Amino acid sequence: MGVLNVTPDSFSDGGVHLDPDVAAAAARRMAEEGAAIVDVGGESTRPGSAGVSAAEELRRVLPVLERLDGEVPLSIDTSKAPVASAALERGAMLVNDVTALRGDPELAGVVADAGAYLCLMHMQGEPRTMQEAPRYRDVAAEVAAFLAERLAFAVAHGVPEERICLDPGIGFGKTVEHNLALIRRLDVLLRLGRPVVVGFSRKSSLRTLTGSDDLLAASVAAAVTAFERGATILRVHDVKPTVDALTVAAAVT
Ligand code: HH2
Repeated sequence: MGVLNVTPDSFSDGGVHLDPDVAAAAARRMAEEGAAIVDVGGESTRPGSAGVSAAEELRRVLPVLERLDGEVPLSIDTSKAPVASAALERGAMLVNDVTALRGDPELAGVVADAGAYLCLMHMQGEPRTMQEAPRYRDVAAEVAAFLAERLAFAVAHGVPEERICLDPGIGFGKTVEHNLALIRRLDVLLRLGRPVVVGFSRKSSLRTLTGSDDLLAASVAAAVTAFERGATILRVHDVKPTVDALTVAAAVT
């Protein structure tokens, strides 16, 4: 899953894809490089961010979706029903909701009615404050329990279980050690029986671990490590090097 943030303030690619023509070209390139799907987002959820209105999110993402017009398989990274609805009408096939259907009571119905795929992600707290003091007794067990509950909620609201994937939410209310424990214990999430998504790409834990600002090699290593522990969808900014690395890792298994 390639990441395409159409925002001025995303922590890794903010401002890069604000021109819709540049964003559409980036999506096409990611697909050529081997991304199975490109995740388009119009709202940064980086630690400390406050959120934007649905109107602003639509203003950012719709021109990109219109330019792509079904050329590239797309997901929409949103928590808002109107944004999801407009994106699904324009050909997006998956809704990636970092609030796991807690942000907008209308979103489950939009996904169910469209027959779309859904990604449910774990987050402790909210982006504005989530990194202040994340705390868990057993992070893998607590994240798994949360995702099990949200999976049941989504199914109860009409989204078929076989259309849902689950994500531990690396960096969303987690310390470096929490993030590492979640990858180490990915088996706990896999027991829920759904595909697991991991998005470790360019996240600040990698900077803490390596002491480097160039996070490419660290991001690729994180993707391979997650893949080896059973993640099947890797959300990444650098598609080509990740696809190459995963191709080799997959050839070995
Ligand atoms: N991470 C980010 C955003 N959306 N969705 C899922 N399913 N999993 C993730 O780990 C995830 C996500 C944050 O990364 P990024 O999109 O690069 O930054 P920003 O939120 O600042 O736009």
